[in-house]
This record gives sequence, C-alpha cells and structure tokens, in this order.
Amino acid sequence: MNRRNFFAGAATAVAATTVSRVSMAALPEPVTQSSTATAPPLAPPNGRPYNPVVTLNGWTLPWRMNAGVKEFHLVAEPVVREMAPGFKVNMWGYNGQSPGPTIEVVEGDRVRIYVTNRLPEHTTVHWHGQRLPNGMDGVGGITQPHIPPGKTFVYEFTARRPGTFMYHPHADEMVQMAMGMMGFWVTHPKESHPLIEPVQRDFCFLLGSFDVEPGSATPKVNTMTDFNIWSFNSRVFPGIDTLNVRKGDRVRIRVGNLTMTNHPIHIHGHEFEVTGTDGGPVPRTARWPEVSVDVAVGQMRQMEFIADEEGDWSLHCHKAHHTMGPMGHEVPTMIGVDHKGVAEKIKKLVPDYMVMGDKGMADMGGMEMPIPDNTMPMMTGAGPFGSAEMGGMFTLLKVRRDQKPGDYKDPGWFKHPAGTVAHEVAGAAVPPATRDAPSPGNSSDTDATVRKPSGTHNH
Ligand SMILES: [Cu+2]
Repeated sequence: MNRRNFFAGAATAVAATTVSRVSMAALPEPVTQSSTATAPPLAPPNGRPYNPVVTLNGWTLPWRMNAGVKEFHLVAEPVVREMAPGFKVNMWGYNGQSPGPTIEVVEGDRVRIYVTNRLPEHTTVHWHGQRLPNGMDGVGGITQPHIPPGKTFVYEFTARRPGTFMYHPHADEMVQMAMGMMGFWVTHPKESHPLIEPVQRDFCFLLGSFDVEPGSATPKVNTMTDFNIWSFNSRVFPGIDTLNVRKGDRVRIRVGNLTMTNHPIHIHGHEFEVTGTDGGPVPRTARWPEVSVDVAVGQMRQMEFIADEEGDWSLHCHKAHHTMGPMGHEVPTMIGVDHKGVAEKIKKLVPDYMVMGDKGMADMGGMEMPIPDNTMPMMTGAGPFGSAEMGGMFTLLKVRRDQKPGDYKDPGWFKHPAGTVAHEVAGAAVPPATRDAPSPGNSSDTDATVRKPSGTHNH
C-alpha cells in the first residue's frame, strides 16, 4: 500500500528522471503531442501503402525507416490529460498524452520500438495480441527485466498478422493502467484480404476508467471496480470528438477495453457486424447484425457498417452510469417522493438546500450547482434541443451526404428535414403520475385483479 501511495503522489511531480542526450543520439527523435484534438489520418510517407486510421482525440506515431525496419520511439512519462474542457487529470501516458499514440504498421513489416522510461518507477510494454518471439512479449520479470526509470529498452519483431491490437504495461499493471497507460496498434493487411473489406472511414479508440475524486486531479490507483469516470481515449463527453462520415461510406470502428468491467457499445440508426477481434478477422459465416456489442475486459472489437442514414446518431456505452460523470452512489431514489415540505424546513437551516430527483434525475442536466474546481460536470453537453444529460462514454456518429471524402471536420448539428422531428401534440395537458393521483384507468387503488395460470380469479 505504501508503495502504491508513494507512486500515485509522484505522478504530480515533473518527470523524476532525465535521459541523457548522448544516450538518445542513436534513437529516433521522440515525437510528442500536446493537443487533445483528433489528428488527421497519417498518410504513410514510406513503406507499404495503407489506408490510415483516425484515432479519436488522438494521433498516430510517426516512424523512421532504417534499412527497411520501421523504428518507433515511445516515451513512458507523466502527462496532464485534459479529459474535457476545464477538467485536467494527472496521468501517466506516452509521448505527451494518455492514451499513447496509435502505432500503424503493415502485415509483414519488421518493427523496432524503442521505449524510454521517464516514469518514477519501472515499466514494460506488452504488445497485446501480437505473434512475436516470447522475449519481446513485455511481461516484466517473466520475459524480460523491467525497464528502470531513466533507461531505454528496444523491442523488435515482425508484425505477422493483420488486425486490431493494443499495447500497455505488464509491470505494476493496476497502477499504470489506472493512470492511463495504454495505446492502440493497427496492423493493416499487405494486400487485399478476403476477410478485410476496404473502408472509407476507419476509427479507433480505447475504453478507459478512472477514479478521480471531485475537486482532485490525480486518479486513485487502488480502486478496483468503483470507478467514477468512464472515457473514450481518456476523454469524456462533451470532450469527445464526433465521428464524422459521408453518407454511403463503409465505416469501421475499432474499440479496445482496458477497464475493469465490460462495456456494451451501442450505435443508433444502423446495424453493424463485428468483422474482427484482437484474434483476427471474423469468418463471414460467424458474423451477424447487431446494434450493440459487449466489449469485455481485455477484448477488442471492430464494428463495420454502411453509414446510409443521415443524422446525428448516438454512439455510447449502454451501461447508463457509464454515460454519466462522478456522483455519489449513496443518493437515495426519490422518484415519487414529495419532499417539498421537508425541503422548506431544511431551507430555513441550510439556505442552498436543493430538492434533487423527485421526478427523476433529468433536471440535474440543466442544474447550475456549485461544484468543486476541476470537476467534470455530472451530466452535461448541450444539443440543439437542450441538455443531452450525458457525460462519459458518449459521442455522436454524424452522417452527412455533403461531407467530402477524406474530410473529418465536424459538420455541426444535423438539420432535420421539415416534419421529421418528434414534437408536442396539441391538446389537453396530462398531469404527470404521482403516488396520490392514480392514473385514469385505475379508479380505485384497492381494485386489482390477479389472473392465475389455472384460470381462477382472485379479487
Ligand atoms: Cu461502459
């Protein structure tokens, strides 16, 4: 426990170690990213051609070609990640961000990855899902010595099979992943592959979870299941960019889960097929249409569909509390409880007292409550029709007929054709149901009929 507490505290300090310039001279210059914006796809400047991916609120790591080997340089280091505007968290990551940059290579590429450790404790990198020599698997103590602070190790292997992969430490894992250390890896097929369709848009992101107490800035690293922040690529709605596509595009969305629980990822308005996992492309006979797919812990899924319905379609985790920000779990359910009278009495003692949730919790999306500094609002994000009452693992798939091929910029809100938006019906207003006022068809609250399977009636 002491060791864990010590390292959590160290995360707020500037990198505890420095790496001498001399020892770095032979290595590719590490590239650092300071922006949390979604970087445009990185067209490969050399090597075998491929159709690059777009990393949600992330970027792809450039490489150096050295005698036919693709050389990358990852730097494990403390970073400050802006999870949403105004909400910054002290994390550990790679090359300036959490998650680290996406690594994109082509099937058959010889890959050399230098890993420099600027953390205050040792680390390793495990290349999740790869076929490689055992000694390159990155399991500290088992397949290699740990990388001490201030040192650089090198990994080298051939990217043997195409697909969707990720990387993460296999050293003090609970702490290092709780602090945000993870990254995406895509191996593109070297030629046309019978199970890998060409797509017009190829997005990727990792599911993350953090436990950041409201008002603080460093995740609690001992948390096992009770996390309060749920993220796509260490961002939370409305800080997550939208996935902007052209109508008719074939779209691939690759998702990996490095949290401690499963996430049913749900897309509105379209059906998709899971065309691949971290185990490889899915045989066509094993694909079926879905609108949600559960991504279990340590799993990756690639969803594919034709974006043929225009609009702003929600894309989110279907666990309702994963689309919300931090809140106390001990809040009692107050739906149906009229506590106005009690509130008036409490207000005399506590002037700021607010009645919360007697008609559900939706009111809180628009509520201006005093919150501690550096806290993500509990439910937020405004749409064209009001508050979206969402946070966490939520974003939008924006399908537009006039989105240009290769253009990833946000087209703004969808302009619904006249007569295609749900609207109020003119007529008599109906009061909402309450405990005291039974609904119209139920004239007496004691008159209930129970029909048993035998057909006999009891009143
Ligand atoms: Cu979830």
